[in-house]
Amino acid sequence: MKINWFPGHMKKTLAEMENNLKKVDLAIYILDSRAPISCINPEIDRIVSSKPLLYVLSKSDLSDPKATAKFIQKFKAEGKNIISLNLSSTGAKLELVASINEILKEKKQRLESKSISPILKVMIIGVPNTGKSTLINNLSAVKKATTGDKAGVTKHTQWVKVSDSLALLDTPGTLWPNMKDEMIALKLAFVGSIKDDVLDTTELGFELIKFLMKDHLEILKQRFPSVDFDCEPIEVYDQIAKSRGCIFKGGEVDYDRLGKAVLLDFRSGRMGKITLDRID
Ligand SMILES: Nc1nc2c(ncn2[C@@H]2O[C@H](COP(=O)(O)OP(=O)(O)OP(=O)(O)O)[C@@H](O)[C@H]2O)c(=O)[nH]1
Ligand SMILES: [Mg+2]
Repeated sequence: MKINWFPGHMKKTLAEMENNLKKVDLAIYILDSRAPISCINPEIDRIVSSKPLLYVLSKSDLSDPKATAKFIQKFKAEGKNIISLNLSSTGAKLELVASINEILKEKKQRLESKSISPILKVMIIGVPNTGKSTLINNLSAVKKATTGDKAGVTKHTQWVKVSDSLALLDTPGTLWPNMKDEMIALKLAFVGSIKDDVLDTTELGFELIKFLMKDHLEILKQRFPSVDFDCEPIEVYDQIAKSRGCIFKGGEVDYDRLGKAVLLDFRSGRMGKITLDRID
């Protein structure tokens, strides 16, 4: 399945990121904890390599906690700042503020010693749908950024002042041109970081089931106890259609509905806490 999505607004956003870099003290790089390695955008890496970075593994409520702990350990061993959060939870705010203050402690102290009240400027970056705007709303007293359960919700870069001492730059999610690694592109599509409109969701749902049969068979068995997994993936897919009620009146499988149903099952966490990227 060939996947590529690099519309003009992403190219523009990457250029704006580069332009704003000098103005910001820190970049918060959000990676979906269900696929943190696949969410690493080589274009973003190139742009932000000189800046202090805080990695946030988002959607920790949807991923395998053991895998998340291993990713955190790996990043920390590489000297990186990293936390994992459910960005939709109220508790995330305290942890975020503490991490930002810790990383920018020296800068704050330096300015305060000159009696300047610092306004820390932080740029929020990452591939689409990872929770950038949700993070901003979590830190604001009122909802200031538009969020949504699909890729490509934020269309423009915008500054949001969340307090007297903190301003955040919301950026549209960005990918990169010519995604050569098909598995990375598929995982990004599974977690909803690639707009469904540019995908064949019927085929994507089938790819997801094939992938889970290889790497997470036990979870699939628990979610679909009536399905016999000891057969070809396409037969498994058809059995799942029966179990999910995606069948036309005449008995044919409604593949359109089936693709959407299995993707929703996975993305909503109904299948269980699954991490797609492996860490050994
Ligand atoms: N379960 C869960 N959902 C989250 C979390 N963070 C964000 N979401 C949901 O994920 C979806 C995408 O969130 P957004 O904040 O719009 O993502 P974004 O990175 O700004 O997306 P773009 O603007 O499209 O790049 C929304 O439905 C959020 O409610 C999280 O930690 N856990
Ligand atoms: Mg957004």
